[in-house]
Amino acid sequence: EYSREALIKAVSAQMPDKRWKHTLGVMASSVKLAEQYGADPERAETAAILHDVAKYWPVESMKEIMEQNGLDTGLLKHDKQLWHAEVGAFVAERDYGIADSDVLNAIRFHTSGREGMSLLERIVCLADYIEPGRDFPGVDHIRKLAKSSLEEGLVAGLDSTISLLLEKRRIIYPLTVLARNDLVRILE
Ligand code: DGI
Ligand code: FE
Ligand code: FE
Ligand code: FE
Repeated sequence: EYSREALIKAVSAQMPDKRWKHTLGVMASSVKLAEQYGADPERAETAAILHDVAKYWPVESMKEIMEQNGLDTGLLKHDKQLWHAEVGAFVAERDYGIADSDVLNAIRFHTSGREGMSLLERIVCLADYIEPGRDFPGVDHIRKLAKSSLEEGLVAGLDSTISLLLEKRRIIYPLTVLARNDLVRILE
């Protein structure tokens, strides 16, 4: 059982300073969104601390973990950039003792989203887009939308990912599209 301080210490040691700085931003944004939209700030912060824990794991280690533990094998034929989310959730449970399934799912789906995202999942996924250190075309528009609607902000975030993937002629992971469509439907 990790205290908040011990968790921060252990996770920050696993990544370069730049990525830890991003994580601190996601923590701050997740807590703020949780307070604004009525989620538990503590659980939002825990998910944020761990969301990119596997980001710098060697591809081979991530592959091995997914194969040996029966994790979503559909992911293996998709972009390696997506793997750290699934592996991160596994590691959060196994190595950091996180038992809260909503926190684990917020880690698991922080990159792609999914259909039927919980409040906590939406918060961490959106915080990952809008944390103060992020700088990409359209980020200020997403930040602005996030002030009045979690769903509007998240649709804009997912749209920016999908647009970029289309531009680069990359394969779009189906959950990314399902998440986006589901949120658009909610907003109709
Ligand atoms: O880990 P971060 O850099 O903080 O951000 P992230 O976990 O949201 O995204 C990691 C990468 O995954 C990012 O470069 C975009 C990419 N990505 C997100 N959705 C998809 C995707 N890549 C593909 N190919 N398909 C997707 O649907
Ligand atoms: Fe990530
Ligand atoms: Fe993201
Ligand atoms: Fe991140």
